[in-house]
Amino acid sequence: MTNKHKTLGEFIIENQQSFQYSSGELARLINSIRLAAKVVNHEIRKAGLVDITGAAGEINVQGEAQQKLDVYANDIFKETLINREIVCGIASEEEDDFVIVEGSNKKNENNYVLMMDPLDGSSNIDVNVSVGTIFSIYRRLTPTGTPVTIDDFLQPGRNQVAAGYVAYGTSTMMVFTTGDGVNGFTLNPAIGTFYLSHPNMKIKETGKIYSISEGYYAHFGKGMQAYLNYCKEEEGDRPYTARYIGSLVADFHRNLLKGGIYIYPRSKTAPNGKLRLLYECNPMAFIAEQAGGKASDGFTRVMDIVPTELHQRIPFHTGSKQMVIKSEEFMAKYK
Ligand code: P6P
Repeated sequence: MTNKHKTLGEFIIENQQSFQYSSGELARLINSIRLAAKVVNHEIRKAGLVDITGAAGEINVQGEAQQKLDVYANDIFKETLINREIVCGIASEEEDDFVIVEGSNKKNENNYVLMMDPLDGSSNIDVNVSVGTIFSIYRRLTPTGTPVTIDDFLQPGRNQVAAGYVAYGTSTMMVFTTGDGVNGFTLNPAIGTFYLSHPNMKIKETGKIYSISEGYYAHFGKGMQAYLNYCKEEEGDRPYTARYIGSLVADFHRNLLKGGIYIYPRSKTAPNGKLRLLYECNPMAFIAEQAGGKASDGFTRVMDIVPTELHQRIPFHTGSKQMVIKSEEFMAKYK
């Protein structure tokens, strides 16, 4: 069968032997994420028609107004994973603390923990701009059959066994890695099937797109200001093109396909940056590296950072390797 007709289900079956610790558990986990993504996608696609956009009236642990679809997406992914008893713990941007998943017999023999941002960029929902789901999967560190502890979640990103995102854009795509390259699947909404549309995705060594919210320029450090001025100089392949959607998954996905860099730096108002290490930066970093790109906090490889808390934020530079390296040079120069 040629790649382009292969479904995500067939891909998972064909590759489950290469999924680490291939007990079939990871394959079932990826499969469940696929199901939840289709359910959330269906709700997003009709968001403008029913009263499901807008704020849910709650403030999440991030201090951000929870959008109704945030809460809905969080519930769908949680329920889908818990009902199938294929994870022993879940951490989510929308949950103050991690969720211990008890097996039906109160003994949970599963070995995977999942961390997610169920609906990233949700503030864009009301203005009909792309949003996304981001997920990151690890094997637990504590003994099988015992309740998970915070140690199972505070693992460095290099321990990830799988990571991916769902981009709810002009089409719905699921892009993920299990450590053996990056593959993209596009949903055919007519039949609810994801097809392998982007096999073995690779990001260009360098690019001409930079994605950053330049409105905060005055709040950035000297190094970041100098890098932005570099991007806009008329020299060689510059000035670069500025593209910033305000939705990490959408900006990251475009740069993965065309080459480019996404930066959410530290600033006066966000001293540790805005993006969360566990369920935004680490999964995107795993994908970036597997596609030949790079991801750092401006100084240190993201996947080498040992987390100290569940919702920890870090500055985030990711995309084409040479562009990330150049940004790091400016950060080092003005450190
Ligand atoms: P700002 C969305 O809230 C998000 O986490 C990312 O998806 C996005 O890139 C960033 O924040 C946008 O933040 O401060 O530019 O609105």
